[in-house]
Amino acid sequence: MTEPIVSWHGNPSKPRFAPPPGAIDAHCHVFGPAAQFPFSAKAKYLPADAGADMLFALRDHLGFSRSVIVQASCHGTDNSAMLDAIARSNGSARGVAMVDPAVSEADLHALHAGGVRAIRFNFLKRLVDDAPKDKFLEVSHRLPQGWHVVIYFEADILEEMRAFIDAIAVPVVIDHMGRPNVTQGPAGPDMKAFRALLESRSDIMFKATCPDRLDLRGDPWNAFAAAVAPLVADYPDRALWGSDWPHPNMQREIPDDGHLVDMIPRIAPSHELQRKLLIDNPERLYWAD
Ligand code: 0GY
Repeated sequence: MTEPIVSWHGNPSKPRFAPPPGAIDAHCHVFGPAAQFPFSAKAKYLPADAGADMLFALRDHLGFSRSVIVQASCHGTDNSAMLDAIARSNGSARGVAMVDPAVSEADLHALHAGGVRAIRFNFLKRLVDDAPKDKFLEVSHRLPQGWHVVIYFEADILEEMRAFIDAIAVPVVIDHMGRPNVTQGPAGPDMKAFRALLESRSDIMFKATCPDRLDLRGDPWNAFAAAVAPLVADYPDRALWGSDWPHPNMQREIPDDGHLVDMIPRIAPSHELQRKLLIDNPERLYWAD
């Protein structure tokens, strides 16, 4: 029997950067607690419990006010841990669900009532068994009013994702910028290809997230800052920030969440950019109503 993975830092530092009041962590997750919310039989990793109480305590510690809880693959299409966390958040959390593409209208509207504002399509083969584009497109055409689609893919399949993304009729948010190799630099092939994707539609947004996953040179993630700051500067109304806590599956180098927050002024140096990244942009997507 494999031991559950503890993928988060046990004692994260207090960030030096203070987020503005109302700041939104637009990419974080909850794991379980498994006794109440069991993991999916198809889960590709077995995390230790990291439930809503832990998430909200960390949020306070980091100086954030609101959270967008993204359904993690270890819970499959059972969104109940996320919905329970939102229900206990006093309106300070919203969600991104993963659904069976055959989901009914009634179930989509129940998710909306529970605080969900988007569905997530995960294309990482190490995380999900299949990602049926035709079925994903079909469900994307019958989402409740005001929802968008969140897509997770890696840079090596960006070109084959383009026709699929083109066919989506609602705004699109790309997790972790489609995982470019940031060590290629701001004008490297991966960032160039991602910029071309952003140019193809004005309603594609991106999460300027996960230096720990994208910059294998490690903390202080200088290559990430060098590659991502110009992207945020050039697309200031299209960038979101998230902690990615509890860092699903991270076993190599568990990031210090305080250090992750301290990346914010390095990718968004002005107060105006910080306000867009942490408040205006995520608010438009998740708290429009
Ligand atoms: C992330 C990244 C990962 C995992 C998941 O749903 C998930 O399990 O998203 C990953 O392993 O790269 O966005 O949290």
